Amino acid sequence: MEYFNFSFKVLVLGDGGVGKTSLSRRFATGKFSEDYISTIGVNLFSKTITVNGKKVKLLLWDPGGQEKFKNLLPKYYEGGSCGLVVYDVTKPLTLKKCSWWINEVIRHCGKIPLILVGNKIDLGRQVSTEEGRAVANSLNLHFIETSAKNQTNVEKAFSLLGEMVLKT
Ligand code: G3D
Ligand code: MG
Repeated sequence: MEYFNFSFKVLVLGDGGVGKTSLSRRFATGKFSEDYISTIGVNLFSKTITVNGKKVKLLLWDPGGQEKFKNLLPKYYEGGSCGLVVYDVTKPLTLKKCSWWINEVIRHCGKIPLILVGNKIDLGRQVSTEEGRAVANSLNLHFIETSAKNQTNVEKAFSLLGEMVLKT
């Protein structure tokens, strides 16, 4: 049987194509594939990490394509402990949409720990780090930039989330 001290439901949100499935899969398995098939329903990924000596199981809820139709089922949000709101640094519009996603989380879950994640930093960016950070500051969120492809900061994003949620 798997041993852990805490288990948390992690919401992985953001517009379609920003890299939610890639980040989740990268974190959970360390693999990256260029050709994911978008699925209906929710993809679940899980990984247990150690935070301050505690075993913390993160159960990632990746909307698996549903986000393209915007209104996710209330079940998706139910019991959400924390979340990542992801945008694509090559697509400024996906950053603008983050405030909408954050409002959705607050509406369903109240104030839970969230990190704003700028993904695809291995590509030519259209959103600077400063712009991303400014949005995060204005929404009172932590901020990190990642590449699911190169594995940059992927572990770091989830361990930061683990630390944040353990504090609550
Ligand atoms: P989503 O789950 O948010 O909809 P996906 O996004 O994880 O399905 O990713 C959408 C596309 O972006 C995929 O390419 C995926 O390979 C690519 N991608 C995700 N993260 C990164 C990254 O960090 N860097 C680069 N270069 N690409 C990334 P396809 O071609 O399959 O649509
Ligand atoms: Mg997906």
